[in-house]
Amino acid sequence: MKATVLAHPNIALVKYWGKRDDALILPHQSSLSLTLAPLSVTTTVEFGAASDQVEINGHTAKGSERDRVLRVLEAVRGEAGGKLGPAKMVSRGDFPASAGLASSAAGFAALAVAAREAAGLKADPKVASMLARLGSGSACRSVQGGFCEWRRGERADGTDSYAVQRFDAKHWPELRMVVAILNRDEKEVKSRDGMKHTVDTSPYYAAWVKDAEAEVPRAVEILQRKDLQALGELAERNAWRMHSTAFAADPPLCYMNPATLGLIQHLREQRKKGMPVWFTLDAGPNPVLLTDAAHEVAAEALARACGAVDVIRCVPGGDAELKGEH
Ligand code: 2P0
Repeated sequence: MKATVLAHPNIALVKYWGKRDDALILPHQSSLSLTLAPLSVTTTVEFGAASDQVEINGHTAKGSERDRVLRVLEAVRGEAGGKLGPAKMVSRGDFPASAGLASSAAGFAALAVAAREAAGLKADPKVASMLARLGSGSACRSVQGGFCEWRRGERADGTDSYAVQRFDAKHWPELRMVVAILNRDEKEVKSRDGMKHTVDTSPYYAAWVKDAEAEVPRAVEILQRKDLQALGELAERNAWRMHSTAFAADPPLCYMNPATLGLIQHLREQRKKGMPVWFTLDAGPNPVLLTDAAHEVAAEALARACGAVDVIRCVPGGDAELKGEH
């Protein structure tokens, strides 16, 4: 009745930006990400509590944060045939909120796997991925490690919208992601609101959907042959295009700041000098640099020279992992 699971966050190489169904969290386009170690969230779920309790990083969750967790627990109770009562969930992340990486992806992936395990359900990454998606879209890509593709699916009920692992963490062990924290402030517009605003008002949105969908198979083919330059170029253009569709929203949405652009400019100069380093950028000002093991120290130095207040070096991470069952 109790299980503890550890899961890693992920960074998208082809981004998810916009929902066709806000309630079921169904995206307009497919996306592709890399699971990031050593960052992790560990979550324990225990059924049999007096009432539902949700604790995240030492605080009792309230409002929409609590509602999103209860939604996942409710779905697991349904899957288990309604015989389970209230649950206690305790979740803790080992990375700072200032990392600029959403801990929600790792948190909901860990929750989905732990809740199903605690309920005595047979492990099933596809079902767990759909469950994690109900908490946060990008979480469906953190149930498994390595490189995961979230297929948008076609059905209105979401039963074909989940992530599949294309390559595991051992496929490309030399790949490195260096998170450059330029600004620790919380962003003004959350991803959920920013993507909705973009879908509703950006005249570029349809082009974004078409382009991103077409980039996913190209990214898979590049990953197959482990071509860092091709992957870096694809990740950069996809990030630029996601941000361009947001720039074109009304009123416009800009997640970059001057330091972000300064670092991007510096990367270009370093590339001209032969350094293999590219960037991707989520809905915030902190770029994630893409490089290889031989250049991760240089990439960190570059980020610091451009004003990074903190830097986190990451490697491809593994599957959400059962840490304990009681
Ligand atoms: C991604 N992002 O693919 C994109 C790129 C941010 C920029 O997924 O509303 O927290 O919970 O589904 O998953 C962040 O959005 O949003 C995100 P919801 P989520 O990683």
